[in-house]
Amino acid sequence: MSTSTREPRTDPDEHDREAALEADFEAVIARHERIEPRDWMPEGYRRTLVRQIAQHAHSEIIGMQPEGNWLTRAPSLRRKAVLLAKVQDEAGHGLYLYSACETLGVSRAELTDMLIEGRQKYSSIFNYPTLSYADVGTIGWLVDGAAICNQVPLCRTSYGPYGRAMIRVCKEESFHQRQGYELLMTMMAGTDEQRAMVQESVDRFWWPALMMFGPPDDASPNTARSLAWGIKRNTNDELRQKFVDMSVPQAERLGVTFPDPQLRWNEERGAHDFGQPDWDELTRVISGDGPCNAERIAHRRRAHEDGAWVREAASAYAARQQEHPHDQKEQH
Ligand code: BYC
Repeated sequence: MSTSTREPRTDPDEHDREAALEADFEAVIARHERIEPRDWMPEGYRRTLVRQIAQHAHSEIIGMQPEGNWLTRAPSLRRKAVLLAKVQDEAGHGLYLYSACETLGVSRAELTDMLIEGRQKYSSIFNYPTLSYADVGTIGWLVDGAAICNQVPLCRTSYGPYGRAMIRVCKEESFHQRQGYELLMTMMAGTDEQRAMVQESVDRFWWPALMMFGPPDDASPNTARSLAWGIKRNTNDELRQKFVDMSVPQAERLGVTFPDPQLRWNEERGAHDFGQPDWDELTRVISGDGPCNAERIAHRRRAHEDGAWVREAASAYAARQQEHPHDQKEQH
């Protein structure tokens, strides 16, 4: 836990000390340097990081489900191996992020409880179903593409453990995006039926992918504070725009269209104009009422309960090692 408390203070020296700590913290942020776990930090900064990093970690773990759905039905051994590797990477991302969050004084067990009890969120995108094999490609291309847009700037976030986790995550996400795009390219070079399957999948995922960046800036309660603290480096709308500009030429190359009649290049702005997603839908999905929310959480809860014996065995083993540290040697 942070050293900060909001108790009323009587000791003026302590007040001065805290003001000095806060000034040091602000100076580090202003110099775009990193805050590290043992540094003093305001309680609001710590809470915001726990919220964002935990939500990010949960997204990686829940994000294994929609694609995991196709593991047993991949059309070839090669496709299966690639998908398996990708899904395993997501588990790894979740673990780096839970570890980063633990440096802020919350345990992974507590975070997992908060997820399965609905007290913390995960990305809206994973509450949509994967209805065809093309969805595996579309998730790689658009969902991982959106994740890269969002996460590359987070490599420069002000909290050290989060930024360092992001560097590795981004490298792996680039591979994920490539595998998705390559899969779709292959399908687009196939039959009319396969091409139609890709277009149908892109039509379903385009708007939910735009929602991944969060509400518009004027409806985003956290952005201003998070920017001032250097936790976020860009606003939600800035990143959404970057994603649209990046995706349009990729769609043209692939031979698909996006389901947005307002999408067009704006010469003056040097960027694409585009329509707005259905923000009421985002609110519904975030508050638990998306197509797959109940299923995703039920599955996560079941996996957690099924894993209880592993956690118990590991704790019993660790306790025995502490009591009899030579046990392991005797076995050799
Ligand atoms: N979904 O004030 P705002 C992946 C919430 S994993 C759900 O703008 P903020 C991948 C927001 O939390 C991708 N909730 O918030 C994995 C806040 O609620 P609370 C995950 C959302 O934090 C496997 C409220 O709405 N990436 O790529 O400043 C396979 C107001 O929003 C969403 C990350 O988590 C949403 N879409 O900005 C494939 C990136 N949008 O907590 C791929 C890290 C908003 O106040 N996170 N909310 O009750 C971020 O960059 C920021 O947290 C966000 C939101 C841009 C998402």
